[in-house]
Amino acid sequence: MKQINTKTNWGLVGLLVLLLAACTPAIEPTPEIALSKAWVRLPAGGRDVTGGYLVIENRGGADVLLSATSSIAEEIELHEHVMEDGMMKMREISDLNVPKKGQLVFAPGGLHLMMFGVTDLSLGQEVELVLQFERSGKRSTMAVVGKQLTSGH
Ligand SMILES: [Cu+2]
Repeated sequence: MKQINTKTNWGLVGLLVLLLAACTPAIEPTPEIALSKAWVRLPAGGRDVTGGYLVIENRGGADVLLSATSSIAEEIELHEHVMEDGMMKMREISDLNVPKKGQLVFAPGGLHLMMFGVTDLSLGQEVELVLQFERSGKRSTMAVVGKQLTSGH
């Protein structure tokens, strides 16, 4: 390649750097996810569907909860309860925003992990829940199998 001008134009370089910086979206701080108070409701006699609950605390930047898995369930969906035509219904959420410096509380009657194909759970048993976050990757916590505290999931 033939060099036309060996002298670097620093003014132009500076301008390009500024333009690049302006185009870069504001960098969100790293999320700091902590999982706690996890429990799984002991399924009602003979049923293989139940709810899982926990608290997701985030002391850092925003993140997104994508999915959840556990060795004791064939499938887990993220669910919320919504009022529809005067009736409380469950709805699946594809992904759930975890606000920066905020927390999400999964509890009966609200957000819950809907667990399908659950078998052989006993009271007091500890089971692992694995949550997949967009930025934080996989995070796991131990959940205790407990009795239904209120109606609903
Ligand atoms: Cu549900």
